[in-house]
Amino acid sequence: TDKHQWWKEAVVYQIYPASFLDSNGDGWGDVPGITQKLDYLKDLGVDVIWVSPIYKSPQADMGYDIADYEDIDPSYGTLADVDNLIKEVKKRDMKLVMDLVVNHTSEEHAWFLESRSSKNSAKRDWYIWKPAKYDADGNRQPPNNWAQILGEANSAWTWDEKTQEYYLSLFTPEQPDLDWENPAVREAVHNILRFWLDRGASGFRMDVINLISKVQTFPDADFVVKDSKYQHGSKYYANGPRLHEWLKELNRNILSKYGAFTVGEMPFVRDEDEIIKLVGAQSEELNMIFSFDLMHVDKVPGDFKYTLNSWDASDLKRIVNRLQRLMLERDGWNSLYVENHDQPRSVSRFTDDSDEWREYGAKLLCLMQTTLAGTLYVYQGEEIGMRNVPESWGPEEYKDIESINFFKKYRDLYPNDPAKQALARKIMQRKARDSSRTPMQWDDSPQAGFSNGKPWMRVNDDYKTINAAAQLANAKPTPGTLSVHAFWKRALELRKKNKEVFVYGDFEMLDMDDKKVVAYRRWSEKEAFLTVLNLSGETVTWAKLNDLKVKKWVAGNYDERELEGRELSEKVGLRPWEAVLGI
Ligand code: TEU
Repeated sequence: TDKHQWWKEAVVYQIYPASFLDSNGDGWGDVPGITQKLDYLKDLGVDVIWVSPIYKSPQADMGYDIADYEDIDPSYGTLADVDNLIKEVKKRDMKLVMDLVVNHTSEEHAWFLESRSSKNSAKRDWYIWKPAKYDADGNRQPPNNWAQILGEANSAWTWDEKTQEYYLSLFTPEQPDLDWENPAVREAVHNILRFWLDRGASGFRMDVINLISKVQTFPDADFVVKDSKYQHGSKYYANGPRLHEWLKELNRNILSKYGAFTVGEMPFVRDEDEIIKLVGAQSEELNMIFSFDLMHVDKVPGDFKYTLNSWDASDLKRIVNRLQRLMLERDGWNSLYVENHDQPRSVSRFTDDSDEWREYGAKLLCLMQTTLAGTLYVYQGEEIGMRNVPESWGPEEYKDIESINFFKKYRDLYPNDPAKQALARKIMQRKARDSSRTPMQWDDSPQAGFSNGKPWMRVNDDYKTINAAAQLANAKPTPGTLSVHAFWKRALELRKKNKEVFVYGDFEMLDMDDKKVVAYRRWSEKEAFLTVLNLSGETVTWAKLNDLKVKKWVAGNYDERELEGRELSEKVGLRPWEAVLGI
């Protein structure tokens, strides 16, 4: 097969629709709002838009709980609005990727309503039902000890009073897991894909698609996290026994026929052979997956997600190097992302988001991502350097069910411990999913130009200084310096112009152990680039240039008029959060 594929070169922009643009003043973003901003996205250099779920949903988990796969939630608009969006996307030579959530449905989906109606229902076996267990004292217990993913203090099983059985609900009780062992379920899923591809969608981001095959004996998970009754069950449901069989089936029957774009979201998978089985050039499963390694760099290993751990540039390099080399050496494909709707803002997480350094940090991360191999994903607001919600926001501003469950867990566990309550707030300010879900900051008018009404979620207080309009109007705020948005736009142009290097070229990480500097080479037969990033707030000297022979420095996140006078051999002096690109 030809290594050149459109989906490898594509720049994908993720839209979180509730917070993108509200066109009708109800405080909730909508499909016409997306359509209005297509020119903005095209101008930035976006080829594909991936829209987080807009289907009919009670919004227990912001649309990742779908009640009807073939209809749009009225809060987002109508199917006709989506048809129009597709038409406008195509007019601009762009593509639309839908978010496919088929590990589970909403508890309000007709399939589940029927399934839970009685033990003899025709759809009982579309979901995973099990009888209770009883402990020595005769108390009812769930079938095993797996924890709920979005509420770690709770069981992954939900008791159904009416039919006196438990159903599996890995994420929340409102999101019952489908039973993929049932061929009728798989066929129903195939029909959903067909429905959207026939309508003009170009492919799918597949939500937790590696969780669909569960070990059928449903064993207890090992006891790892102390102070927790329920434990990580992922060993028994991530990349389970029949995953490859079902992905191949999906590919053979549907995806390959339409040449559909696919990216599988895959938490918990690290095994290299397993990854290549999924995304190797010969795999006939998926184009690429979202790996979570980088997202776990600041979490305590083995523990739940909402923990804080320190890390440095060498940790980041090990992670980046491993995936870059793996894909090159074994002909697989990778995706690049540093934030999404489930993660905090990257500028806050990986750099310094203070007023003094935020722009440098945002551009550094931009330069890193646009010079690595993989399909590039930009999350809404990342292109203007949006940051986490401020520490002053109390728990009541957090809207995500996972955050609500987390605060509750800390209140239940440590009711009279102000230090623990403060820790909970600190952890959420750093890690909560809410920080990436605040309304998009379009301009400095009330509600950041997101809505004329009252937004469903509070707008970040910093919108008067951080917004798209200001950055578009003032592309060069000080001579030689681009706005974050303009920096992104140019970096995407540079990436496309030099795709043989940046998309398809070779990769070498330099100096794995340095704890502050990230430096790597990218090259093709004709050209070579060197990226050097100071991932620290200190002035450092990176003295490893030696025989690399930089001809000239072509981009940087400080005043670019100074690039010309810089040292070309032996050493690179770097100011705080400085990033430079040489050829
Ligand atoms: O996320 C799945 C997932 O495992 C994580 O990203 C998860 O949200 C996070 O780590 C919680 O600790 C996907 C969606 O992206 C997410 O928004 C949904 O909540 C989830 O699936 C359920 O559909």
